[in-house]
Amino acid sequence: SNEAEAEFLDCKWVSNCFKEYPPDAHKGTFGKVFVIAGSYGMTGAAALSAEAAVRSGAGLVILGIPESLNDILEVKLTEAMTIPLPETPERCISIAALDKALQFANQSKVVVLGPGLSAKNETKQFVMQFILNCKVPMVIDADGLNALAEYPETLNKAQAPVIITPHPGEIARLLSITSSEVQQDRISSVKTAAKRFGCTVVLKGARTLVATSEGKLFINPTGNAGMATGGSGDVLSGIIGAFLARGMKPYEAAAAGVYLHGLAGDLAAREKGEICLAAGDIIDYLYKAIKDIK
Ligand code: NPW
Ligand code: AMP
Ligand code: MG
Repeated sequence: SNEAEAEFLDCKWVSNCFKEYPPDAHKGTFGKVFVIAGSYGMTGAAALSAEAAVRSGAGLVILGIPESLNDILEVKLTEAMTIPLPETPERCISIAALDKALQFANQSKVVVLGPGLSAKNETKQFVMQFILNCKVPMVIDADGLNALAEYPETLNKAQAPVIITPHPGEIARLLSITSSEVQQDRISSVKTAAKRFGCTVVLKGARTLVATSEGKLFINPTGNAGMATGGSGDVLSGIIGAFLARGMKPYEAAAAGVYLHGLAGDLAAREKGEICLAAGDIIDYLYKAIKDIK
């Protein structure tokens, strides 16, 4: 495939995704984001995703977390609320969490599913059942995607729009190919996934691509190699979730999300250098990125 059919994102395009809101807007106007994330050893992924949603203009962020990790997240997070969910003996979300998670999801505008969930079998069962029964739009990342590797067609059965945010390793598992095959033809990989799974697909990595099932294709020019650091992707899932909750269309939330995530990473790297860049810095520079394009 070549790049001719694709549109390069720029700050004007991204700026147009942000609606003007009236001065009497309230937190309901900006939407509730329910993040389902984390497991023992990966509370950071949950915190980064929830915090990124807070910093990207969500009206309210609620984090669903394995119950024994709840107190830890209560300390790590301030603006976001937390909900303890039933867990396995290994402290991963268990299938017994399904009803409670769906109840909170269906009272939210958007769900972010996946950062740091682990690859435990029971958590995979939870993910599959959750996707089939959730009634609101979802951003699915990381272990939310890994749980689908055996039955990726589950995505076609979702009841509301879905955005998936795989890195090359994750999309490779969904397409049953290798990550080097993905990298050899990223455009064809992202388009195939969007068509096959009927959702918006963000293929991450240098020059992130966004494809829709209707054939739209965007190339992101922002970002740098300093962002190849643990937790960067977890931040992106929260940003896209918040933009979706603010009322952007799925392809706008995905494209504006990757552009601003990359721009925040570039601003952070300009200050701190690519070597020292950490995922949390991307969150800290989001405000500058958003001010820049407005
Ligand atoms: P290879 O070796 O090339 O075939 P995994 P993860 C490939 C959580 N985190 N280009 C590559 O495969 C996440 O949220 C928690 C090419 C690589 O070996 C997840 O839940 C953190 N290939 C969980 O950890 C901070 C690429 O994929 C494999 C590629 C596991 O997520 C860290 C790795 O993928 C982390 O975010 C590229 N650009 N990128 C926390 N603080 O709590 C990846 N690959 O096995 O899905 O592992 O991405 O680390
Ligand atoms: P993840 O692998 O899920 O942590 O996601 C990594 C994030 O960092 C994605 O948003 C990638 O697009 C971004 N990223 C990683 N490496 C690069 C790179 N070399 N250039 C630009 N962005 C990158
Ligand atoms: Mg990731």
